Amino acid sequence: MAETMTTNGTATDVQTFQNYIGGQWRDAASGETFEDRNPARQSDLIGRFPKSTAEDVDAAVKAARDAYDGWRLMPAPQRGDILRKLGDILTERKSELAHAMTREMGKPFFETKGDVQEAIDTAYYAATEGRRLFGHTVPSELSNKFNMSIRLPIGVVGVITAWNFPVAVPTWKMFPAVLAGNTVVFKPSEEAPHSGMLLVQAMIDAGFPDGVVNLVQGAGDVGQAIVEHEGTNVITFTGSTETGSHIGAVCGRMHKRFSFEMGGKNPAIVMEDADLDLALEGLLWGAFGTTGQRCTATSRLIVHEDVHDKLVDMLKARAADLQLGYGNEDATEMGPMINGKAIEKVERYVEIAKNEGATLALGGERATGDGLDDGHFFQPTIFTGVTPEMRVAKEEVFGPFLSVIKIKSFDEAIEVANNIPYGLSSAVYTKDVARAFRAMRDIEAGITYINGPTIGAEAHMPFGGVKGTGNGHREGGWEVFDFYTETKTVYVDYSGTLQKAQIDNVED
Ligand code: UN1
Repeated sequence: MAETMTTNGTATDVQTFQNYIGGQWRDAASGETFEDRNPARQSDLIGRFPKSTAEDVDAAVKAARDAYDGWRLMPAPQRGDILRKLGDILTERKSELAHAMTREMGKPFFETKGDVQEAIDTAYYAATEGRRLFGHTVPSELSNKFNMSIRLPIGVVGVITAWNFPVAVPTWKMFPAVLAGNTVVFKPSEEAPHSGMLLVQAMIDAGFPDGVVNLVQGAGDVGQAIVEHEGTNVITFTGSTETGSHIGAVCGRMHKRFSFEMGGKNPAIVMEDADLDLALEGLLWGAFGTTGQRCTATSRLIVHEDVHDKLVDMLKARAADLQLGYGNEDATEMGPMINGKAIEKVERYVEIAKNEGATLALGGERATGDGLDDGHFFQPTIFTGVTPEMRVAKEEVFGPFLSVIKIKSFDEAIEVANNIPYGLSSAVYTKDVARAFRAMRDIEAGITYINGPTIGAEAHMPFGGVKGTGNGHREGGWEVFDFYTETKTVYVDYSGTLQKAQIDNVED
């Protein structure tokens, strides 16, 4: 497929892209397409992508099903070899992929390179797991009998992802799924179809057999068709809590395994003994990196009263100086928001915060001016005087929006941190070891960083949240392989006699 993308945001000609089903590039059955535009430069049309329907999903699920037997029977170390090659290909294409991703979803090039690196790490990590996938061997309670558990793949996995980590997050899902012997139907976000397509192209080039990976582009109705299709056995989803709850209801009814990563309202606690310069760097990166559009963004600063004013002044000065612009330009530190609706949502929360009595300390408006008027830019925004019961202390804004809450003690900080319906990430800045360990134990979140920002996931560590953020599963790390495998318990009786567990070996 010829690539027409240029890194400076001008398309040489507009290309129409396709779905990838059963080893073939195909248009949507409807023949319709949707447009994909650069959020920093709306006049830059990246391409047209297939507007798929349930018919395309059906073809993709059938292709995945047909490929399943061949794939599950390939020895796992050989599946791992393909993933290792995929890691090599992604390494070679790191810059190309990162530039395309920046053009499509806005975060600066230094961030999108990190996104691709996360995919590379995930590929190499999954490759090694092909030589583990351990089960257990334990003693039997009977003579001449052998007990073990083995891992088996589950079937067809439906992968539905968001646009903010359009390469890394799909790889967290697809790479362990295929390594374990499952086949995949992947629907990227309709805001990041090009990144999804380039990722699938890399997978094809690595040598996955036809039908193991299938790509179906489109919006929420396509995701719904994947969830509702009787041929998908597992659903993995990253997106809003509202959509996740809906998917969970369907999966529960249809007896599917499902894993969610959803919203967050992540706190960074800064105590009076913290290194404020360190906290400042972490807060800027946590709150305004990816323009605040991360599930793990720092959206609440919970700060001790003794250092509140000083830290807020430091934050305001640095945040006001952040260079906004197109992320493929070197000077850019913060990119655009993904679309006009996302901007409107932040604007709504600015009004809500004002009406609730919070004080606007910085920003609060669209960013306009040189190089910004053709994009969806919003100023870094900070509200002080936020109290724990305000909506801006509890609801996810998903933008460059930081709510500052003043506290008097560590106990109060923990109480405020936990006073939300979510529980993904959290951070604590302190030099007190006892406080650090209490935070690890008492903050209700899947991830706690000590003296680091709320973001910084590593591919070989479990990632996920508690409460409204998830449903008990983890991505990444060793735990994700539990999600993508079924446990089979095997008993081998070589006694040559009938032995009855719990009966023959227990005397009354
Ligand atoms: C997400 O926002 O969906 O370390 C994931 C982190 C990021 C992952 C964020 N790399 O928090």
